[in-house]
Amino acid sequence: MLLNNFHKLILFHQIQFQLLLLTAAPNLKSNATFQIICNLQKRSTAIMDRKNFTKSESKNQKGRCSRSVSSPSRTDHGGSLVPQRTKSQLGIDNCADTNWQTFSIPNLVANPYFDAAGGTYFQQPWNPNFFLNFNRCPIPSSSNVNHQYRRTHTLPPPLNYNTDVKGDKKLERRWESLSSHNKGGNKKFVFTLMSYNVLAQDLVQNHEYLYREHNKQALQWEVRWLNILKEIGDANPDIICFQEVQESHITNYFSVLEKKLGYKSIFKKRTGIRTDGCAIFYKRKRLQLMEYEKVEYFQENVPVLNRDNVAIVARFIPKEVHTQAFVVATTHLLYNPKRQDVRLAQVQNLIAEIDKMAFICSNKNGEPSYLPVIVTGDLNSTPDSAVYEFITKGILDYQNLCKRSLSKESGKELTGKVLVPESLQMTDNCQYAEMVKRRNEFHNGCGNSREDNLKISYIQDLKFSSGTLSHPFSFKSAYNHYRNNDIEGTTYQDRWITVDYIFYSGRKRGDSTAEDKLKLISRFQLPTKNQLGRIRIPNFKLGSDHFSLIVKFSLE
Ligand code: KL2
Repeated sequence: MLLNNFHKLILFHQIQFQLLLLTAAPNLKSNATFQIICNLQKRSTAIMDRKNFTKSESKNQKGRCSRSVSSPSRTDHGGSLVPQRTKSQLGIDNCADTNWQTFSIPNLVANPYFDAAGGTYFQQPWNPNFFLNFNRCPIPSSSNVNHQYRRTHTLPPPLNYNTDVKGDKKLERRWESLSSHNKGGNKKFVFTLMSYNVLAQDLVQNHEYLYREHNKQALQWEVRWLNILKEIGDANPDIICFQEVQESHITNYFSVLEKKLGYKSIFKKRTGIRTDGCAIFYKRKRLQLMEYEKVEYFQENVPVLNRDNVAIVARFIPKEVHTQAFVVATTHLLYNPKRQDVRLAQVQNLIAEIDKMAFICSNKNGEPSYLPVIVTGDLNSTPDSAVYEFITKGILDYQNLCKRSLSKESGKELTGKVLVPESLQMTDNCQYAEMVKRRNEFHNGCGNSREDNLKISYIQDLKFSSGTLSHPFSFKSAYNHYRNNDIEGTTYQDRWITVDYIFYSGRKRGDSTAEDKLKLISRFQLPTKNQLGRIRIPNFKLGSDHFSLIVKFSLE
């Protein structure tokens, strides 16, 4: 049932998204006339709006195509905004095949994938609201007019990479429902969250050898962006956590999400010479941003933290339901496979920031309570890594693990007690010393009154360089990483591996009384290694070298 509702929801949003595409095109009111004129002899084309077209028509240019198709108004089709026009209405019933593939339209990009679906779709790369479909037979045979146009309202087929392309059937991603949420509860805030490393184009260019097996066209940013956008439109998430958003792509690409799809955003570029960073987009209708922190892990004189990676930590409150606030964090940790120690120190820093953002109060023993927390991102660490163990278990004894790799190999130099220097004042419990001290001092306890709180006399100790790292949260992964005796893959690095995660906080370990505030309702399944086989991404259906993670939560 739930799944059905999901499909309905997705379908609904898909339609909504498509309506958007139809109605929101700039320079193109929904009932405007719009023409594409393609001169096959001259191999030149022009795109014209009504004004321009009238001009050229009035000049009565011989040999120019002069049919216009005016978009029907909203009511033309029983309220449907997806008008269907017959071929004869479009004046293209007697058409002969032509070689339209060879022409180029300025500022439009042919998406070759769509060609397989029966027509060539052209799209303004920066503008998701603009799709054009040329079927390759628009010349009336009786006419010596050597060019034709057609604006169709038929949108490209959904970019489901599970259809159309042979062998991809098994790659189908399904929504897997996990816990039923009682719908009666209007106290609950149900929302969709996506985490997506979208592969910055600068990195494609800097690491060309990584993509030598890939189709060159599919690696073009314009093609990738359209597929990414389609994926976002289909999932219609309330929160999107991006990694590898290229700063130079914000104005012409990512801003479309704000202008047309109702998002607001926070962007944090990586430090140094890097050109990409993390971003959190959220639906402004559903969520109020209360506070955020742009986190730079970089510390010049600390070898374990002198890298350019960043994070965003943000606190939101739902607008339509009165639940408590919650915290969303996203990060992209260092890639260097040999430096697991750097990633662990980055996680320590990230959790210290989350502690700051999510803290509510402390109980009599000095144990802190927190708002619900979701941590997402590309950790460049696999589920068998020390970093993963630390996040999910809440504790890691690193001192006897090998330096740098944080693995258990014999005969290698060990890490020892110091991960980050005490001078950074980040405790071994992933808290800023300053925060702990302040909480001790001001008695912001969970008691009901100030008097109650003043009676509390806890002092949380500050530990540094003890050889063991712990953190005060209880994080679970939204994905299992294993399915059907097979490993899920989020990206390909010599093999399919998982490096992208969504973690969410639950009740404290050992606390059986408290209810989880955040419930995982469903997830969009990741493909497994066997399903993926020799498939490589990005391709004409998937815009990135990572899969997106998409889950649904209910917040009480
Ligand atoms: O794992 V990634 O890809 O999210 O898909 O994160 C990093 C790598 C990203 C940012 O640093 O760039 C990729 N070999 C392969 N990939 C690399 C390399 C490398 N040497 N350096 C960076 N990246």
